[in-house]
Amino acid sequence: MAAFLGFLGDLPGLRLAEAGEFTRRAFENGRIDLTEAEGLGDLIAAETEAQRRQALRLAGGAFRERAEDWRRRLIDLRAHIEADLDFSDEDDVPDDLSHEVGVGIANLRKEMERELSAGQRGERVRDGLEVVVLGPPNAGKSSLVNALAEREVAIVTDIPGTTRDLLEVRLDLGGYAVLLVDTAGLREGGDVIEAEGIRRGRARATAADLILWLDENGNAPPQDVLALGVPVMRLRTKADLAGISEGVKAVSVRDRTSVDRLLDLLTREVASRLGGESPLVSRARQRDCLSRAVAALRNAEGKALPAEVVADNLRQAGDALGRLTGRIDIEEVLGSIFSTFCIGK
Ligand SMILES: Nc1nc2c(ncn2[C@@H]2O[C@H](COP(=O)(O)OP(=O)(O)O)[C@@H](O)[C@H]2O)c(=O)[nH]1
Ligand SMILES: [Mg+2]
Repeated sequence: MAAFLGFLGDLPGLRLAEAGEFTRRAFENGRIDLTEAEGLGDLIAAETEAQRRQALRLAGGAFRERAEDWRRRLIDLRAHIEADLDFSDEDDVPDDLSHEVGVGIANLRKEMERELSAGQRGERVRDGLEVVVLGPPNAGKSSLVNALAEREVAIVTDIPGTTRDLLEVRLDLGGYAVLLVDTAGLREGGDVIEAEGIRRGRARATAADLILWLDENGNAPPQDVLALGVPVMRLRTKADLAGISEGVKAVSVRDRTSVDRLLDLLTREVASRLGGESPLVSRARQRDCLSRAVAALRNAEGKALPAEVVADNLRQAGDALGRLTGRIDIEEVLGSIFSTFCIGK
């Protein structure tokens, strides 16, 4: 293959396409916008059904259409305001125009805010919901991570402090991507390497979507873990060794049924958080552009603002949408988007 490509590359007028070059051309020729290009990139990278559905919606132009509708309405509103400015000393522009404009701005802002909050779900679908496994040393964290992943991700021994690095494994739970993170057991003492592992585990848990707290006695997590404000699912491990579970869910890696039950439970939990229609916003870049548009609209909504200020804020909101769809100011983001494509796309 390499020799063949090398041969072709030596022919005059032929060269290897760059990563994402065809999509980039489609974008540069205005056949697709930036959100559609991103959707296509996500589609190529999609690993789960929910990621595929979400990417397809974006690639199909759902976000583009929405953003274009917003932009048209922004332009209309600006036209109203400018008419107001031009004819302010005449009587043929009705007085309630500014009220109408105010309502129009508020409606736009609310629609964008709804997409932004749905987008938290969109980013989770795209990047995977993060589940961090915490608990005392030897609680059986690594064993459970291996059992859930059905492969040997982490080393398991009966020596406390075996796991030091964070270990990540991607799971597909009911079509949703989940990133399961194994951590070093939380305890005092241990050497500097283990202490660093514990620090990283805690830091990772801060940004997690869910903490699985494992303890072989079913004990609750310490206050500092609860204080992270991340939802916690408590599990009593090594259920094959002891009897009753006193209301805390029990699991044993020696009993596959209990692991499957836990997988079902996690799947339901993930589906309830990420289910529903695919959101439009699914990347930090899109969220950032849309947040700027919302901020500009907020600034336009102030009471008794001069019409020029309102018009300028609407222009800024329009620019933010232009950046979202790639109409303006895009050079710096293009490279990063198309470089993630593979050659030939
Ligand atoms: N009997 C029994 N032993 C377990 C179970 N899960 C883990 N272990 C044992 O507990 C010890 C510590 O397990 P490990 O997964 O390394 O715990 P970690 O330190 O929390 O990651 C190992 O000797 C495992 O074989 C279980 O469900 N039942
Ligand atoms: Mg471990």
